[in-house]
Amino acid sequence: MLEYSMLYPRTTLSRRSISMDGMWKFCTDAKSAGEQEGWNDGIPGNDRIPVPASFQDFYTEKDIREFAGDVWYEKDMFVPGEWERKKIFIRFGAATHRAVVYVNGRRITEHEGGFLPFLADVTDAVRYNAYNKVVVKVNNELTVTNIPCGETHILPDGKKMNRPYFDFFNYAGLQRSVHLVAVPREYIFDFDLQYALSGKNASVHYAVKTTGEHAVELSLLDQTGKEVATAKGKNGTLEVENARLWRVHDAYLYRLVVRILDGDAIIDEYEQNIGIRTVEVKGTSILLNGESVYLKGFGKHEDSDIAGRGFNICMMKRDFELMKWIGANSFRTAHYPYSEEIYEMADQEGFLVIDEVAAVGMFESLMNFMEASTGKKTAFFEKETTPILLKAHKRAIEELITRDKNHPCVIAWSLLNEPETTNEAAVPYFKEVFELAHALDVQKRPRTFALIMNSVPGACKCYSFSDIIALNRYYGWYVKGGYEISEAEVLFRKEMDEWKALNLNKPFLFTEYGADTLGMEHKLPSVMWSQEYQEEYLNMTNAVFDSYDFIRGEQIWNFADFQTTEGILRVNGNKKGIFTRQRQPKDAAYLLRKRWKELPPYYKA
Ligand code: GCB
Repeated sequence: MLEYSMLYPRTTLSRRSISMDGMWKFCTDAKSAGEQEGWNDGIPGNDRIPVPASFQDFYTEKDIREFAGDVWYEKDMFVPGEWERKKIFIRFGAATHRAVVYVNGRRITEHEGGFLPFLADVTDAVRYNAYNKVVVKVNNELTVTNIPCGETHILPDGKKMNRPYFDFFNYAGLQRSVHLVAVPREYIFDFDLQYALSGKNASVHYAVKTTGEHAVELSLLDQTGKEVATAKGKNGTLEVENARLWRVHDAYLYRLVVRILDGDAIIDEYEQNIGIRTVEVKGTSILLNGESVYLKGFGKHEDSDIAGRGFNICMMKRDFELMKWIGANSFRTAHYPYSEEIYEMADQEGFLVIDEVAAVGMFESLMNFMEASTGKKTAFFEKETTPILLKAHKRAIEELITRDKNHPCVIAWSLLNEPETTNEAAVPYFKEVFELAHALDVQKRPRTFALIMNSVPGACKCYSFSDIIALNRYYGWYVKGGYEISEAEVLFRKEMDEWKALNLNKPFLFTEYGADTLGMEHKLPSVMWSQEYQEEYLNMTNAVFDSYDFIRGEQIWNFADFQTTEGILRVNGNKKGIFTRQRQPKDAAYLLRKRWKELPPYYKA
């Protein structure tokens, strides 16, 4: 079990949460000399940057945008005197990719893994009714012993450079909200929920963990605030009569209130919206509340101008509006767990989320999708350092599932993106991560991973671990693009026939397919990169999807254009977006909208 609580910070009767977002002091530390120079007591200079945000895209110097190493943040925080008998935490929504936290010069904690929250317990380090200095050292170097994988390279001029094994810019910093939190000494630490439907009624089985022995009580409120069920004890069941289910685009949310009681007095209270729904894979179907659902949507990124990968509340709103407009019902959080606010919005809007851990780049190449289509084989999971990587990966899965398990929107866990699977060494590695996810999730949601181009029947040793077979395929782009598209279709169908012949009796989902397209480029007849070609490409792939019954969803790559490392294959970023980076539609958006709006509700059921 994690040593700190993952519950989202909220102010309730017994809890306080103060946002620490805003401008923080900032500096880079090219020599990694910060500690020696005493920066834990206060960082030099007078520069300030916004939090949450990636630090890279504010500046005009390339050395900052491309910076690899330590960067430092600082902020003064006032701790109210009335909090004196409470537990005090600073909660970081994420620090990419690793961080050390100091308060009043004292080292408090460290955390590795750039896309999940952690708490710094500052109870014994703070001064009350006074300002306290918070300093955070954040490091963005890529390694093969943590996720996402990559290398850090030293250039002849001595500068460090990140070399991601993945295709998105290595944005970093304090990219998510920071909160100062106070909770009672005895507090609600975590809870699990599991649903069973029978006729019109639902049972919500629960297990609550607290840090003490006092009694626990639960209350469930409907949207009018009326109490519809109560229960007592750390484990039990809330019985809900005439339950309103959480459905796609009709997402009824109840309010769960958990309390620790001392007689009539409330020691701690925590509230969270929950949705009553079941998820299951049966044969080739993905079932939501027992009904088959065909996934339509996107692989996304958290990515926008200036803020980079920083949580951007305006982009979030726009993205959901665009997804509704185009007729999508789902997305995958490629290639890392997203900001928690995005899952809350998906809960409210009724979107289905495949929640991905940051296990990307497990294929030794800077452009893994290119290598994979050449059929080249590497043995990524046979390194001396693999056990260290596995440990970090498992830790991230535990943090992910603990953070996100109670979001109704989360219907599946994606445990890796495009790993190398053609070598036997991958098998024991996969076994551990898949078993762990199963053990941690009381709802036993389906697990999956996205298969790279060369992970085909006959070569891939790992697909049988997946409950949903998720394919990333680029026939007509990396393989036989342009005028050769008819040959791409033949090869695509040949591969799908091979999968069909295996008779796996599992749902297949396309987690990636797409064609780079410049938002301004038109050409009749088409050429690759033109808007016309993106449409031709989609007509071909859609015809293939419609030909196989066991294909139960299509999530195109990508929702929007996004920033990558510079290079000859990327025109200031990856342009496979159906929308531009500024979230305006390319022509293909209208084609997809027509298709997705016209597909029948229980398509292929
Ligand atoms: C992939 C990767 C994704 C890339 C995409 C592409 O297979 O999973 O991260 O961005 O291909 O566009 O090449």
